[in-house]
Amino acid sequence: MTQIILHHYDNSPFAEKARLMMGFKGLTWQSVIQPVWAPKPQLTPLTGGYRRTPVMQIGADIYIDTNLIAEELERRHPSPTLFPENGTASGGWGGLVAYALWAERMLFWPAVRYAMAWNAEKMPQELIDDRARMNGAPRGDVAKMKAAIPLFKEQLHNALAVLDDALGQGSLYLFGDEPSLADFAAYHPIWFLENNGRKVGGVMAEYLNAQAWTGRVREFRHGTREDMMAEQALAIAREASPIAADPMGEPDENAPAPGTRVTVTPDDFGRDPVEGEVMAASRRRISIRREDPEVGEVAVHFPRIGYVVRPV
Ligand SMILES: N[C@@H](CCC(=O)N[C@@H](CS)C(=O)NCC(=O)O)C(=O)O
Repeated sequence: MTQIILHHYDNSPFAEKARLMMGFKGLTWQSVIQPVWAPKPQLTPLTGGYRRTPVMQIGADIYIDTNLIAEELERRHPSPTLFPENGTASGGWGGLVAYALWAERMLFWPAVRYAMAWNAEKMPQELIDDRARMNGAPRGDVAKMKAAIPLFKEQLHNALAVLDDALGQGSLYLFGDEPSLADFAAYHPIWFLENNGRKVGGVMAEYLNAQAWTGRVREFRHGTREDMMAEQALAIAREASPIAADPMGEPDENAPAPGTRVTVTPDDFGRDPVEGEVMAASRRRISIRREDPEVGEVAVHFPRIGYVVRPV
């Protein structure tokens, strides 16, 4: 089974990044809608506990994190490329991943906090509390979120100024006239602002380079999206076997050896550890094997950047 299954929900910015990358590559994919907040009983049997959005499934292989999803899409569907190397100043894979991490930590958080604070009174309390817990707070506080709007706005403008400057250098995209991973990573926080109300999206008014670029990236759309029930995705995992792990990149002599039991945990938020046995590890990714009562043997693949590996 090689069909691409994306576990996601519509208003997720990181999922929008994955959907657009699939649109850019002209792919057909299966859409499984997962809950917006935990618990996610039809996702965690696949991941072993990881609950963030999106997750990509291909048979019994589970790909965590949009930067790894980008690499795996590239490996299976190389053209058009998300990692252009010729004729651009991208610095290759390293340059693009570094830019993506800037966008997804320094631009994403002010954008999301600003939009959520504006809309806090319209959001279900379960969602506010769930997101607060993911960041280590016992529960969400709408009044505190509202009071912090000026701070979030200031941080957001500072980050938008960086993006707008990078986009004002005469190329169509961040690293030249072809799009790359960096564009999809920087676009989805803007998409979230625009998708969550006129007041919130209005913050973009003065960033003309970013506005023009936003229009270009949006046009890649989502490819061909077909709906699938979560039960069917679980059955596909149960019937398939993981592919032999291709570690991609140089082997990592510092990583636990194949066969070692480890946990892999996000280093920023939503720190739910996933336990399994190392199949392969490079400096780019680590693949672990796990047995699950519902889906049998699955391989869960994580990027190395942004995730902590600990022997059990
Ligand atoms: N680094 C991760 C971040 C994913 C992420 O933070 N997703 C947000 C939604 S856009 C999330 O998981 N929120 C909580 C949830 O969906 O349960 C990636 O690139 O996939």
